[in-house]
Amino acid sequence: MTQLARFILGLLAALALLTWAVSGVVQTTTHEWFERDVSAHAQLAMVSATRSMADAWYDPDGLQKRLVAIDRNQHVIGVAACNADLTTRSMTPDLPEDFHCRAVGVWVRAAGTAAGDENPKLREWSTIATLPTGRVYVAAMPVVSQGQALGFVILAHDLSYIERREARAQTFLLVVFGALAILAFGVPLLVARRVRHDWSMEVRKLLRKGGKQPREFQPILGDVRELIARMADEREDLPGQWTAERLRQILNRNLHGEKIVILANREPYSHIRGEDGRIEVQHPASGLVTALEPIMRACSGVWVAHGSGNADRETVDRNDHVRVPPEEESYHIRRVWLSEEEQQGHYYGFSNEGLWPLCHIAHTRPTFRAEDWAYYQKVNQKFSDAVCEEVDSEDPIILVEDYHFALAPAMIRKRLPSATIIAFWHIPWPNAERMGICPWHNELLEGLLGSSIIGFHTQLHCNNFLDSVDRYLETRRDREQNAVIMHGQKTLVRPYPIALEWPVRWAEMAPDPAACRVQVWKDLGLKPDALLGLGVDRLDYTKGIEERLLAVEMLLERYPKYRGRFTFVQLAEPSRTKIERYRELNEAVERLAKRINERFGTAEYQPIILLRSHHEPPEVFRYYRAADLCYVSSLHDGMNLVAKEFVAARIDLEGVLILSEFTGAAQELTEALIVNPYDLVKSSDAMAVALGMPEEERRDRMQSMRSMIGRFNVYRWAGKMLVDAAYLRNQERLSGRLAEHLPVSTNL
Ligand code: ADQ
Repeated sequence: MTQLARFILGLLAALALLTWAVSGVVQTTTHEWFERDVSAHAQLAMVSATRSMADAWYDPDGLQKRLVAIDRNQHVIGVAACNADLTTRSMTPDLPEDFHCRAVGVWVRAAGTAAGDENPKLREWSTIATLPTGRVYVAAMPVVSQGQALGFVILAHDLSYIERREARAQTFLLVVFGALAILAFGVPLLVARRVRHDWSMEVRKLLRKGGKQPREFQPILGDVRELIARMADEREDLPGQWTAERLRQILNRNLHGEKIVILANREPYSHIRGEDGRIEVQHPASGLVTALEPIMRACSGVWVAHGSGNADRETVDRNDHVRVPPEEESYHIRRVWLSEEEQQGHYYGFSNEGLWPLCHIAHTRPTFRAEDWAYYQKVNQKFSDAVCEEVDSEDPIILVEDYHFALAPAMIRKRLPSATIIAFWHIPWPNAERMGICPWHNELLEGLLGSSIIGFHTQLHCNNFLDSVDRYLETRRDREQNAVIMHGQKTLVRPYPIALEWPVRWAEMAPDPAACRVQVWKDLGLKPDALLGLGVDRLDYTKGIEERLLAVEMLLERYPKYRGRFTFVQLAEPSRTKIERYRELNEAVERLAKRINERFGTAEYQPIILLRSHHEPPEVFRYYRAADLCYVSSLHDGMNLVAKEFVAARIDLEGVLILSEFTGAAQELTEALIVNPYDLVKSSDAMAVALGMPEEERRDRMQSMRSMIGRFNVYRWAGKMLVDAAYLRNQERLSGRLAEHLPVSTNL
């Protein structure tokens, strides 16, 4: 029972008790009033009756008429005139037998005796008697003529009407009291509920949307977030800080695994022969690599990937292995070689002209070609075979990463039925209707359902996936566990928002923010009082780079004070340049930057600086540390790790993050200024807010986001998946053992 329900029940009980007590007091009081009223009334009636009866005492007809006249009163039950010897002189027919002359006379005489008369006389007497018909007031009074008692008169009054009146009065009282109580307690309660509702809606809105948060809500939001984090921790089997060491322990203890095998298209390190002929190691610009590389360093094992560097073949051993990271050598990469056609069909064609635009709402039409699909299947098989060659047990732990390998889980499962396969989809999953656009949606779903677990960044993407399965495949759903069962094989579908290692090694290695600022100011030729905005992306149409530059233009247009002072530097790594749409984007961004620079630039000032080349992480982190604001304006993004990296870099608690509401990160980094990147006016306002934000507010926001990404780091992300996998594995082992002992298959 909720606290509110308990409070209302308590209140109602107190009200009922109060009403009961008050109605008791009121009933007793009104009862006394009524009875006193009736007896006074009866006394009066008696006095006048005895007087008139004395005159007619010896006239039987006259006496009877007077009795009948008295009896006409609606509350009088009966009247009798009695002789002194207690015989009846005259009587109305309805007078109850208990009150006839002889019965009452005894009491009338007794009253005289009790009064201490020497010669007991007839005396006034009255009582209230209870008959089966109700209560009755009976009074008797002597009839005296010229000082001599002729006899006495009996008058019986009905009192049951008093009880009826009392009952009505009580009902009325209860209704009035109830209405007053509802008004007295209900109205303040409703007002309080309304106020609480409005307040919590406001807090929720702020938690969800971010935006410019009123100062008075800041401490509350911090507390709420702290509470959410604590609750999330309490739900875990192993609350507390996650580290590389702890992840290793989970792997060894829960899964008895020494190493893991990762399958991803992109390799974490590629070897590039530069123009000077020397081979260099490069870190590719990829969110997947950023997140997973620390996991691999923590757990060791094999990373199976496409060997894409122009010197990759020269650096592998005869098993196509190369040990990495360069000086650490804690795991190795298994490079898989692809022909031009295979790359074209699998990577550029089906993956990036088909699935990528299908899964992102960014208004680029997906293209599905049958020949690309054939390569997609072939390459998935090729990589799956490579994975199976790398495992060293029958039940290895295999992580299959992203949309390039939707078919691999089922292919691997075929060869390794006991493997624990965890597939993670790094981009959004579209709704079921949209998924139907892909001519091979069934095959993709069936391929993924070869996994033990399928992870997405958000619950929405999980829901979309489950809806697609429901719509297109014959499977069973375990709603309790959020799982799909196909051909007796269970697959958990869960949200695991991806994160960064903590601490981030590039942030640890970077110079302090002041030194970074000096270096970046020098590199970009900025004036000392310049203000710097930053964007860091692969050149991809989902990242909203055009919208971002247009918002900068809008800022300079609407806030002239920033002209000549505010510069936006965009690190844009060319990506997928063999695809026409990406080449178009590259040109469009260049044209746009040129136009804005022509409009607002001068000989010494360029509002937009476009750096289109690969930047190694130390350089990217230098920019993060130098910038006054970082704007992540994705039109649709599974998570977006640039936003988290910017926060991780700001050990000085400086800098403001502006974040698109269409990123998965916006659900976690709620202290960022959250914007709709299509709304250029509001986005430019957000930049102005960021540039003018008081230091205290900047620090508060940054501090809160840093504590979030420190706690919800990538070790926790992987650890949670491994714990879930271990649970599933135990469950399967148990049901396997049960099946051995039971004649009928339990078919989990
Ligand atoms: P990506 O689309 O690659 O990832 P993101 O998560 O933002 O996007 O990660 C990009 C990574 O590349 C970052 O580590 C960043 O530092 C680096 N990077 C970007 N531009 C760069 C540049 N110009 N030079 C050098 N480095 C650059 C996909 C999904 C995301 C999801 C990740 C992880 O699209 O939504 O967050 O996978 O799951």
